[in-house]
Amino acid sequence: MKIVKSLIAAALLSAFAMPFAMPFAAPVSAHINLLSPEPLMGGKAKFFRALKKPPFGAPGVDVAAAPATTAPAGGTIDIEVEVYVFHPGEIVVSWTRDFSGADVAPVYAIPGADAPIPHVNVLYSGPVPARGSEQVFRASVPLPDVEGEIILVVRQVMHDKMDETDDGGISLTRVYYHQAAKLDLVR
Ligand SMILES: [Cu+2]
Repeated sequence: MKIVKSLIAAALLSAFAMPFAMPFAAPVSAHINLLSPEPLMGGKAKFFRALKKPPFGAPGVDVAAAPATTAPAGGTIDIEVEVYVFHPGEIVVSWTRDFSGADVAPVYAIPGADAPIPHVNVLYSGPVPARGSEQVFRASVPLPDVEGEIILVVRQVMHDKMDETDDGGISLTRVYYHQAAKLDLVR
């Protein structure tokens, strides 16, 4: 009887605790978080809004003054990205020497849903981890064979966030989340 009572008490307690615990359980708007190499800005920064800011997801960061991770020119770097919120799509990794990222700016319109989404300077692209999996994206990314500082751009591309426009085209304004890391490529 005592056990039954404590089971009921436990059930009641968890039933009451649930609604209060739930809102704090998981960040609702985080999508990706570059764990390695060290990003210009964390994926959870600015109340999870930094990610939305193209091209690097690092609003306010002085890119020229930011520290760089040393990596081998023409070699590879292992990247690790937490994916908090699942959307079908892929992680696309590209690079630039332009600290403003003008040449890797995202494309915001395509002619139709089947048209490819263009990316420049792509080093690697792969599907996001499946829903309910470990949700950590890992890839060995080939690096350009150049010396000096570059920005590695890591972008989540969400295929379920494409919007049809009046002219029958597709708007990509809600498709991307951005992060980036500064690398110093050496031989
Ligand atoms: Cu989402």
